[in-house]
Amino acid sequence: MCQKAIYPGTFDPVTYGHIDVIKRAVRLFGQVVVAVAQNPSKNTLFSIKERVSLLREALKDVAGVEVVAFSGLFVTFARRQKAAIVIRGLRMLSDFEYEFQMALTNRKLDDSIETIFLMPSESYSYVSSKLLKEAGSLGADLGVFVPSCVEKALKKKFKAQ
Ligand code: COD
Repeated sequence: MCQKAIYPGTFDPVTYGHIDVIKRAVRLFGQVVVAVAQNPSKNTLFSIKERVSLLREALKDVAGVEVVAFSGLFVTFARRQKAAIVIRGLRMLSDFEYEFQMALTNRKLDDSIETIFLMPSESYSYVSSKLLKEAGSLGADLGVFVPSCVEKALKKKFKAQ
């Protein structure tokens, strides 16, 4: 059966780790909605518009992917999108506790939603948006971790600060 999957996240900014997970999800489900959270309480480096636009640019050659912004409760948005499969990435054991809590809370909120965890390639299993922002702010070259559009956007952001 062909199911629509949804991959929610902050994506501040998207990295090759996220993209690796998205490509694996497309291979499994054919159709993936990348849902970018507009969380006013989270202090993001990039605005919601910028995060969506960087994801669209980075994924323009990947068929079967749609990038959309969302606000409010995730399970309500997933239901509206008619997606019953939630994709999340698991890099290391340290991700597990947070991911497990989120998956079980979402399941309790809506029992029809199933979370599936995908592991990225080992080359990306340590890549973290948070650490890249720190390294980028200190002048590191980030081309091996993020697509060129993201690298450029990071450089511009840190130059402006
Ligand atoms: N390789 C593989 N996977 C990765 C990598 C990598 N290098 N880096 C990150 N990931 C995975 C993460 O483990 C995660 O599964 C996913 O990619 C997205 O990561 P982030 O950091 O961009 O996104 P999060 O974890 O901040 O997203 C949290 C949500 C926005 C999904 C959550 O806060 C939410 O659902 N908010 C809406 C309000 C809501 O419903 N709250 C209740 C939730 S129970």
